[in-house]
Amino acid sequence: MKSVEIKYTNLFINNEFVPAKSGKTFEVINPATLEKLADVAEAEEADVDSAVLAARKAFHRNSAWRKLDPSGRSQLINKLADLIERDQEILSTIETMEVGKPLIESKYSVGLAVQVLRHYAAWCDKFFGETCPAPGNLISMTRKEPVGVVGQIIPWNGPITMLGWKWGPALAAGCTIVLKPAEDTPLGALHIASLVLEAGFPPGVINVVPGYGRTAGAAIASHMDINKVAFTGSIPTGKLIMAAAANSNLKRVTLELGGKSPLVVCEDFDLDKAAEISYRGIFANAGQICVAPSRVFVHESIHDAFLEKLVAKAKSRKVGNPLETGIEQGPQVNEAMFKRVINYIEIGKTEGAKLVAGGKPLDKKGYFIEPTVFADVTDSMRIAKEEIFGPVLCVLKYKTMDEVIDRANNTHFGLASGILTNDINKAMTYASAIESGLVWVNGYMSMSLSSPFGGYKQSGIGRELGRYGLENYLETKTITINISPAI
Ligand code: TXE
Repeated sequence: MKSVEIKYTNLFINNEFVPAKSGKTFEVINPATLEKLADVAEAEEADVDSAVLAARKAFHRNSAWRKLDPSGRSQLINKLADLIERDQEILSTIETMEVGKPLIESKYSVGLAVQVLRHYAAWCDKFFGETCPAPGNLISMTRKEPVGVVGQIIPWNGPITMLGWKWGPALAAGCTIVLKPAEDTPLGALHIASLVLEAGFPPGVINVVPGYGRTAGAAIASHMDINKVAFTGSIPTGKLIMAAAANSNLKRVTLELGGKSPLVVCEDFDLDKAAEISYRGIFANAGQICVAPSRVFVHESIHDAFLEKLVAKAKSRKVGNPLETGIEQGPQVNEAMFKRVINYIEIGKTEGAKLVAGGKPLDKKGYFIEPTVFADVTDSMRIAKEEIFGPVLCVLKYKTMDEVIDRANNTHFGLASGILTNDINKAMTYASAIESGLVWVNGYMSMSLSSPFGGYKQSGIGRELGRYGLENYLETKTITINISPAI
């Protein structure tokens, strides 16, 4: 087991590491050991103002960043991706220490950030305006331009992946950035800030301001000089951000919020595979994944056999310090999330669901919870309706496709869903009828960086990744030219 030295704990503004103006700091805790990892400078409104000022200067039409050719932007983004890859051991260890996820999952998170940066580096010179039909002597065309200074507020469950997903399209478009990492997990972002410097980005293009949501986050959402805010997190906070954007300067808003994603297991599908896919989906990152399949609907004819296999897997899952080899599940990220999950487990018991695996914290220091499975769950129970965001699976029985589609759709969430079947008719009937932004058939959570990612209903607004993700960071300008008649 190894840990890494934490070198960067100050705010990153205008290519310098600086303390908060107030001098305040906050503690970052390792949720597996409850030991303090670092005291990190705590940004508040005044620090956000400084970061926005730096980002605004970097966005000036004559700035080094704005004068860079698209190929120059591409080179810088690729350079940053290379440096993150070079430091992937350090960064994955930091992510494991601050989030509590096993190293293998942190490596995946860092790798995804590298891939998404490279994906967007390739977009810099590949987005176009168009010419528009126009009457008489007019020539009309559009130009795609960067939206401006963008505020990005990210959560703690995959902090380095989230950073890559947010920075890639913003940089490709030519925007400048003020990023607020989650208060539980600022250390990966600060290490990457040092790589921004090393890569040679002009000052002010990327700024990182760790701090609390109600202060630093709120200052970003309501700032008069930020042109767009991109957020990943909870629905209540997403609503606050959207309201703050509306009440300040009508900045553009994209939101990627929570889910209560249904996975339907049909009677024709291989039972071992079905159990494996459900198990991996719900328990990865201790259940702290927005697309986690937290409602698994199983056809009544295979329900008991499926449950037996799933429960055996859940009971044998190795939970412990995620820096240790062989550990499959770490702790919940912090005390509040730990208590929230334990509370939902109690609610499930009180509601009459049948606890068939787990259900308790581990008897050791750290925010560990046993992989938990509830059977006999009904649609009206709170555990079937609300996002638990922990290692808790609800298994529900169904009889017909029509019934299960209605039940799967009976939620205000609409992020992800899945179906496991060998019948193409069932798969396509479900995929067409389900109200969610993502549908997986015969797998779960696999993804292409070119495909849009985001939610229907209250699971979000807008899409990330690929061409759709880039559009969020672009304005469309129409230029119309009045051509004089030929002399
Ligand atoms: O989320 P918040 P929390 C869901 C999940 C989880 C619940 C609560 O159900 O149990 O949300 O988690 C910043 N203005 N997801 O409390 O509050 C905050 O500092 C501006 C789903 O951690 O949404 C952090 O950087 N910003 C999810 C970020 O918002 C504010 C990932 C997320 O925090 C703010 C995480 C404010 N007023 C939680 N208040 C997903 N979609 O993957 C907080 N923040």
